[in-house]
Amino acid sequence: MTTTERRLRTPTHEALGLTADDLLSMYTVMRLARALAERMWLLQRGGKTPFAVTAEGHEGVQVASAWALDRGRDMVLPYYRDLGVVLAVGMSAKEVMLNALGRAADPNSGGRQLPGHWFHAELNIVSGSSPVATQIPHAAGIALASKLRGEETVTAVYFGDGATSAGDFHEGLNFAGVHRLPVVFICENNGYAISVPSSKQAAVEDLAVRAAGYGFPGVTVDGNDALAVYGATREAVERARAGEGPTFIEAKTYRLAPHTSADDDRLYRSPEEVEAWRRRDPIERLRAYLIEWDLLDKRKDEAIGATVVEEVEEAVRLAEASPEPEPESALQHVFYEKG
Ligand SMILES: Cc1ncc(C[n+]2csc(CCOP(=O)(O)OP(=O)(O)O)c2C)c(N)n1
Repeated sequence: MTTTERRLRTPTHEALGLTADDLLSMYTVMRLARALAERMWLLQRGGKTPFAVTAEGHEGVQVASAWALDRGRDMVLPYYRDLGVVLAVGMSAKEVMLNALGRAADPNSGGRQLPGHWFHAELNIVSGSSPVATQIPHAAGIALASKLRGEETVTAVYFGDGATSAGDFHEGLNFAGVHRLPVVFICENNGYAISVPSSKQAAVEDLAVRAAGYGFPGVTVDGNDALAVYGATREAVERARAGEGPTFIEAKTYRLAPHTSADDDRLYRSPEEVEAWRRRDPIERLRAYLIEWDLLDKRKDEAIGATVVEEVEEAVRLAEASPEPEPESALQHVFYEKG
């Protein structure tokens, strides 16, 4: 882009009300999510953690959508893949690693839940159950409570395309539509529910059309375009806060890694398909935008990379040195305890 062309155009982030600092922070969190995910695979393969569920490829939709929330005030119901969401809302790299390594100090569950079952009381991150889609009616219920209390809180709930086949999805959206609840439904459509492709889940091309059946807007966005996701989510959050009811956002994206450490994705998708999506990496896309608008150069980018690696390594060091839960505490919070 020439200097004259640049002068004539308004950068997309400015049109969306985002500053250069906002955008660089978003980019840094996306890179942190990627670096933590890559470290989680090494820890799992090295036998230090039992299981890894990561988010490579989803960072654009996760970080940019969470950025549109009033973080700390709004309620967030992530699903297991939402490493980028919880980091954007304020969870630290250390807390993420305490979770991955199942340590007693893990704020998510003190090492009781599977890794990736996010919870953080101060950050309003609500714990989910392992059965897919159960967080969707929970979100509708939480949004009903804030509406009844007259609070201006918005509830954001995240799930994959596979979750849209579950009854809980339809029940949650219907309830939210009937009661015009302040909730934003965010579907990270990566084309697969483990090995089951979208074409075997739904006979419609865009899942967003389903929102019409519940009486509220549904939008499909390019989930690898962080700015597009931010714009769509901000609009949905404003609608919800203004009492205009729910929105369903379908963000089309792709998972670049296997479903979890227990999956072999070569059995159901080709290396060519993965490679084609790798070329649409949301982090590369945002980096190209930042460079285009002179907000980032090679030196600054390398400095961000070095800071992120240091943060991840420090998180691993601290979490590994942190004590494991006492075996006697395994049943704590499972049964009612007097006093
Ligand atoms: C009710 C239920 N059925 C099956 C499973 C096993 N399971 C765990 S994750 C998953 C796939 C979900 O896919 P999707 O919602 O598209 O999210 P993605 O993992 O692709 O991000 C399945 C079938 C489960 N946890 N709960």
